[in-house]
Amino acid sequence: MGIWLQYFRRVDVQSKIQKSVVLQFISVVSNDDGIKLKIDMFRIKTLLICIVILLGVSNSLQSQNIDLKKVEPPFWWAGMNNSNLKLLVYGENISITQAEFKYKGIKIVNSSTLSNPNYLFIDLQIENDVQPGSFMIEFKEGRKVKAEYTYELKSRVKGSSQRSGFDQSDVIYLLFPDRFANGDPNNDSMEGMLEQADRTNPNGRHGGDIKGIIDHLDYIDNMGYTAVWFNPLLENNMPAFSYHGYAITDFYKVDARFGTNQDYKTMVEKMHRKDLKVIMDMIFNHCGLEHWFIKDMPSEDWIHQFPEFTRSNFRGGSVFDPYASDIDKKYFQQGWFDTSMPDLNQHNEFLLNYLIQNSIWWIEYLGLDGIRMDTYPYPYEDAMANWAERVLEEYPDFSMVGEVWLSQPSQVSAWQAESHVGNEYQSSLPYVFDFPIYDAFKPAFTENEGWSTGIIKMYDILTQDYLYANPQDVVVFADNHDGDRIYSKLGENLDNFKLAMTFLMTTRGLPQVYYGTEVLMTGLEHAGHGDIRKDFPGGWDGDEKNVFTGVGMSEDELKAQRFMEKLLNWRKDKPVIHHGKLKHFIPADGIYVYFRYDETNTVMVVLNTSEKEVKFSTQHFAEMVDGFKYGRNILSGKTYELVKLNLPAKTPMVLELR
Ligand SMILES: [Ca+2]
Ligand SMILES: [Ca+2]
Repeated sequence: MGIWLQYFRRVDVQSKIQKSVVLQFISVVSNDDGIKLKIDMFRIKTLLICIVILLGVSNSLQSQNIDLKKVEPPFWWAGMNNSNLKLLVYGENISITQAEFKYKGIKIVNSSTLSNPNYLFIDLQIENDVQPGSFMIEFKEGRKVKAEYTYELKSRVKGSSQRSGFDQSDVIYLLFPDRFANGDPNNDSMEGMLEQADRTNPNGRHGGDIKGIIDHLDYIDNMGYTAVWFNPLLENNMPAFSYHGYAITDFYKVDARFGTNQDYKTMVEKMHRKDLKVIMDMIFNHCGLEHWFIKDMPSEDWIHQFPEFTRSNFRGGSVFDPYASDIDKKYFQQGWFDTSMPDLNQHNEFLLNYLIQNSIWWIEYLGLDGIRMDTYPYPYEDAMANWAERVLEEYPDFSMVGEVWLSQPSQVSAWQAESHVGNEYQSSLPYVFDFPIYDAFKPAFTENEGWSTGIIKMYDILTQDYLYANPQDVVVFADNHDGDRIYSKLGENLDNFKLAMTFLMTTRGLPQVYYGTEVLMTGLEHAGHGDIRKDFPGGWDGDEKNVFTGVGMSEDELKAQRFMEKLLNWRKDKPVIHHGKLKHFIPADGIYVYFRYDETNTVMVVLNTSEKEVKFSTQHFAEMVDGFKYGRNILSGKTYELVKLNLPAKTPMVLELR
């Protein structure tokens, strides 16, 4: 605003000066006294020169006629490890200009243009000891200033680069922002947005927002979750299906229907005060068709294009398949996820750098604790490794987890940092989601035990952990926003649910729970994504059932909620579960027994998945129980002598040994 006011004032002053010069000139040439005219030739010449100069000056002031639509990142920080910063500048014909500014410790080392003249990329080099502050960047054509932008280098929060991320001591709550709680009904529908709220449409926007989450942070905290992964909160200004957040239309802006960038930052601050960590969902593979840079692409190769719409084959195994055909790998990586989501080309170095800087910008701006990266194998593998390295260069202890949705441990482990399976690829990605375990939940806790059915399937997955460089660095989960809800998968059986959740909270790795799982929310993927992303009961005024207060909940839902609350809060301060070793025993008679142990503590987990009560001797487990006399079941509070144990059908037991 200030810049524009200044501009108009200057133009006004200049036009007054011009007018007076022109009037003097007219008075001279209209004089018909020849001698006077001859004498005044010098004066005329001088006046003409003055006019030219003044018109020039005036033009330079009046011709700030490029409307700068974007300068991104919109600001940055002093004292980052990487001294390079590449600005994307967007405005009509901005590529004809050259950027100039003066600020101690920063210089322009390069400018680049692509085929679209509306983009200019400026490479800045920033010295380590540069002081925070602001400076005016002038975009000039010759001597004419066509546009200006005040760029700011902010101060970093103390200790920013040393931040630690999430780890095995955490339990992640995956929360769908549009479907959790509506804290502000006024933002449900917003002017300028292509889709308006409609709670009757399972695939429409329902009005959940950041305020709703802030209002219920106590619930999340009291349940015992220690970290929250939010499905994307950035702008999805799409005509339909905009609620899910995976079709981003502005990488630097929170969707107005969720709130503002500042609201997101406020939420993070409030969460940190409760020791809740924040994990942001990011997507490098695609964006929304309505993204501003898709509507006016910097270059043809900004996205992958085919003569006609080409969908990905979704076969992620093709990336490291030694026998893969070129076309299969190409279609996997370059095919589009959907007609509404163009596939980004991370081999365009300008785009990749833009996305990487965007990650770092959000970490620094919000104070993030972690990133969940969507569709991890779908972008080019070298580009993703580059991303992970750059983030770790700024934040060496930061945590990132990649969605490697593949079914075999050998496939998933190849994408984890320090992987030693079969190929040369190094991803630098610290955590991966454990999809093989996810797949095993249903058979493990619903099938009767047989040679290759039932709980043995879970055991078998774990026997392959040698494939991981760091088997503990996996996020384990029973459900998420893309598949059937666990309670539905388990036949809506509370006993199966308790067994499954006990396993999830006590096996190796870092557990993640999908919102509403703790109160037995149901949903099947084939019934539409809306079915597995239903509104959290109690999040909307007038909801008959309210999970936050317990009103209207069934007995089973209340039992499940109390069960989870107990298990989660117990897990919170159990280093033996976070970082202890794992030893398990081949399941027999439907009973799966394993131990988590370290130098000071041992926990014995017994899962009776069978339909009958079982009495069993602890002798078989002597190598782990020798030296211990009692075990206290943290689920029931009862203490047992470690001789013969009696376990009812379909029941878990978590014994702290002493
Ligand atoms: Ca709302
Ligand atoms: Ca892709």
